[in-house]
Amino acid sequence: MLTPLLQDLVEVSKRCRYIKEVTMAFRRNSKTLTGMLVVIELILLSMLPVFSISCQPQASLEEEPVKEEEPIPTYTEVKISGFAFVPATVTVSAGSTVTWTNQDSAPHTVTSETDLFDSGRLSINDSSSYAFTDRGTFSYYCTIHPYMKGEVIVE
Ligand SMILES: [Cu+2]
Repeated sequence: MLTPLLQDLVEVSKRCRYIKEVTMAFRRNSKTLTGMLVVIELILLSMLPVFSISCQPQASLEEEPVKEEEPIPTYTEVKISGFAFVPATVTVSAGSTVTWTNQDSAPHTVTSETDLFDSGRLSINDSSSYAFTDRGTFSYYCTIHPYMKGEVIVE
């Protein structure tokens, strides 16, 4: 059995063929019936909505879902824990703020290798933030424990 959609399409194409035949007959038999051709064109135009409605379910099935890229966060937190920066490397977009919070049992600093920023001494539960405007890789360390290192990649 034909689905309702197919039946619609068959019906439309039957009507199309019939109107085309009538049009050809008019063209063959008389040049004075152009007014009738206009009427037939109007009938054809009036059928377009029927046809487009029939096609809509198919059209929506063909649409592919657009996958969005995961945006780079504009705000990132780094914790200082176990004598380490966690995570040691973060990637942010230009203009992002990074906040470091000392969750350790000892004081630490967040000090740029290139003197761009310096938190000073962060006691337990203290925080320090810096907004990265330029792109690049920015390394930092703790002046109290220089083996503690981290980096911020700004894209
Ligand atoms: Cu430290």
